[in-house]
Amino acid sequence: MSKKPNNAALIIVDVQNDFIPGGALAVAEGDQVVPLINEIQPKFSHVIATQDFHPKDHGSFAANHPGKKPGEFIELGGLTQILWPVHCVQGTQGADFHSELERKEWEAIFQKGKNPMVDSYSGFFDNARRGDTGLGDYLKKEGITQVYVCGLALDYCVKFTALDARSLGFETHLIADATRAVNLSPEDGQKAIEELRSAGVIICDSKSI
Ligand code: VGL
Ligand code: ZN
Repeated sequence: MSKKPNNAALIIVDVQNDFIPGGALAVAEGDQVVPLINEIQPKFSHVIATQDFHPKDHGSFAANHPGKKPGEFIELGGLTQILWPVHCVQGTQGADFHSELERKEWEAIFQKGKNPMVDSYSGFFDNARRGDTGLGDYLKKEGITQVYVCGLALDYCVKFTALDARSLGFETHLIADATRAVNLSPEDGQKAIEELRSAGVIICDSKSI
C-alpha cells in the first residue's frame, strides 16, 4: 500500500528496554512488535514516539513505599495507584528505546511520567489529566486528524493514549498486532481492545496499513 496522507500520524508508545523481555517491567513478547513497527514506519509522513521517563523517586514504584510490593495499591496524589517495579528511570538503559527500533523517521518524542506525584499512562495527559505533554497541540498544529497507535503496553499506556486521542477528536486506530499487554490478569489485553472499540477506536492490523 502507498504512503498515508499528511494528516495521519503513527504514535509509537513506550517501546523501551524495561518493557521488553529481560527488562524490569517485561511485557511478554514485547520484542515482537519491533519488526512490525519498523515495517510500517515508512508508510507515515509523521512518526511520533512516547517515552516513559520517571525520576527515581517516582511514586508509582513499590520500592519507594516501604513494605509495599509491585501489584499492590496505594493512594498517590488523590488517585488509586497500582505499584510497579522500578522501571524507565531517566538516564538508565531501561528507559532507552529498543536498540532495533528504527528511529530515523521520528519527528518528535513526548516524554511522560516525570512528575513523581502522579503516574502518566497516556502520551497526552497524566492520570489526573492535569499535566499535558503537548502531544495534542503538536498533532493539531501539524494538521493531523488520524492517529495510528502501537507499542507497549496494550492494557496501560497504549490503551490510555488511544482513549485520549479519541477524546480529543482524532480518528484513532489501534494496530492490534503491533502491541502486547502486561496482562496482570490474563484477559486484560482482550478487555482493553473491547474498551477501545466501544470508545470508537478502529482496530486494525499492521498488514492493512
Ligand atoms: C507502562 C506501567 C507503568 C506502559 C508504563 O508503558 O504501559 N505501564 N508505566
Ligand atoms: Zn511507568
